[in-house]
Amino acid sequence: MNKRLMYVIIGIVVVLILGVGGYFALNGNSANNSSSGSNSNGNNNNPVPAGTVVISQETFKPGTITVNKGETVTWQNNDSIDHTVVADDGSFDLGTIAGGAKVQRTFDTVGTFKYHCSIHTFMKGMVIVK
Ligand SMILES: [Cu+2]
Repeated sequence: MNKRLMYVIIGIVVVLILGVGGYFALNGNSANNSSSGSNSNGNNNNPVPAGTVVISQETFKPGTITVNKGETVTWQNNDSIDHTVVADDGSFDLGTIAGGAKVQRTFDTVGTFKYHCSIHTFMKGMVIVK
């Protein structure tokens, strides 16, 4: 009797562990997919070419872009107002980008570069250089 009960409990525990593990595995996968999807534009329906951040409705899109060392990132301002691209740590400042204009910067150093718009400080983005 007791043995049978033990097996039942073990069975329930195993099912619970598998269930919880599967849940986290699924979550991890979906999180990875969404982040890598926004990084490598080619995988999505996103028409923006790799290496381009579109500024639209006071938002950097994609918010995080990944490029290889030595590649150039273009910021295309599709808003009608000025924006800027300034590194949070002050390592670069691409100046004012008028509505419809674009700026570029080549990243020769591996690292993660957070930046923001100095006019609208809530506008934040990140360049990951691999
Ligand atoms: Cu701005």
